[in-house]
Amino acid sequence: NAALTRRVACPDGKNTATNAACCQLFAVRDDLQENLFHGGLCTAEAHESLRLTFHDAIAISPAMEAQGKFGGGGADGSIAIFPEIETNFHPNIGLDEIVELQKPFVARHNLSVADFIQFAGAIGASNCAGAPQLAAFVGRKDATRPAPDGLVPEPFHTPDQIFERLADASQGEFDEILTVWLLTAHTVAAANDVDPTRSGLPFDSTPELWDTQFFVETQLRGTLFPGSGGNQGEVESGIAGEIRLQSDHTIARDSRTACEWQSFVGNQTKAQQMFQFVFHDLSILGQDINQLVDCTEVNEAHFPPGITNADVEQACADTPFPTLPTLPGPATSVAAVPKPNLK
Ligand code: HEB
Ligand code: CA
Repeated sequence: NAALTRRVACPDGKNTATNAACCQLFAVRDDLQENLFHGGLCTAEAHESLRLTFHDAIAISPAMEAQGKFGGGGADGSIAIFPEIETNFHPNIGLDEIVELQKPFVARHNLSVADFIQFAGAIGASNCAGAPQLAAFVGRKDATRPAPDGLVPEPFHTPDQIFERLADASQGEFDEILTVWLLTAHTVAAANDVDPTRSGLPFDSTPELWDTQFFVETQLRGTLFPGSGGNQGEVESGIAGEIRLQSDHTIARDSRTACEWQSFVGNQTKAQQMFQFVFHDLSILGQDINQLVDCTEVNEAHFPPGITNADVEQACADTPFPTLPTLPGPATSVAAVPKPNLK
């Protein structure tokens, strides 16, 4: 139906969109992929951009507002607008780095800071093989004041504290089950600041893949610390080199969430669909969805640099091959897989 699929031509002369407000995102996406995410990789910058979405969005508290106090604005960009305040909050440790790295991108594009943070996280996550297509909205209002301290969960908080905080922030939507769904993000994650003696300690054996290994490996009996022991918020993990947060450990074993946690094991579709659902709602906390434009289509599958639709040998007779964008940057060559090491 032509009326339903009508698209506008974007001023860049290359892209089309269902809403003209989405056109600006193509250039932001390409800039991020080329200049922040190393040509579309699921590296630390991608992980940290995803973590930043949570730390901006979750800082909102209707419970504080009910007591007559300012409770923060949710996904309002406050963490990057007032970085000297919010990145000094204890749970935000380490996020000063990604805020600083994103700064020049925010400066050279025309998005609100709030939109930029959520968009960068969604694009970053898309580089992790197996990730779902995460929501991208434009039109958020930027913060005019910083969020108060104390609203971002810590790895040493109890399940009760975490469940209560997430339920407050989302007006009851993020219950204990949806909290498990949100924690799927820890499949592409590492810790730089939990163990002061080590950085880049992954939460599962595949930090570059959006898979279900996080749910498998957090359920293993803890036997070791990957670095120094005795750090606040850390418990023993089951695999050398891997770190386990106390909060992931306890939520994996809490009677309210243990079965939900286990249900993700080997269920890739669930790890995609449930996170896709909760990220959509997380990314607009504190904003009025009726004022936003859904540009999720900009976060789409892509060709590697140098490849276009003209290179496709299209064979399906029923439908055309999807028109995909090409990642910016020089054409890459794929590295060989090393031969087995025969002893
Ligand atoms: Fe997260 C990381 C905690 C939730 C995403 N975490 C992380 C860490 C910690 C945490 C401690 C580490 C940091 C450092 O560096 O050291 N989380 C947490 C808690 C919670 C959470 C407590 C509640 C339960 N997350 C979350 C969510 C999300 C996330 C919801 C989504 C978005 N994280 C994340 C990521 C990461 C993290 C992505 C990684 C980063 C990197 O790698 O760097
Ligand atoms: Ca993983």
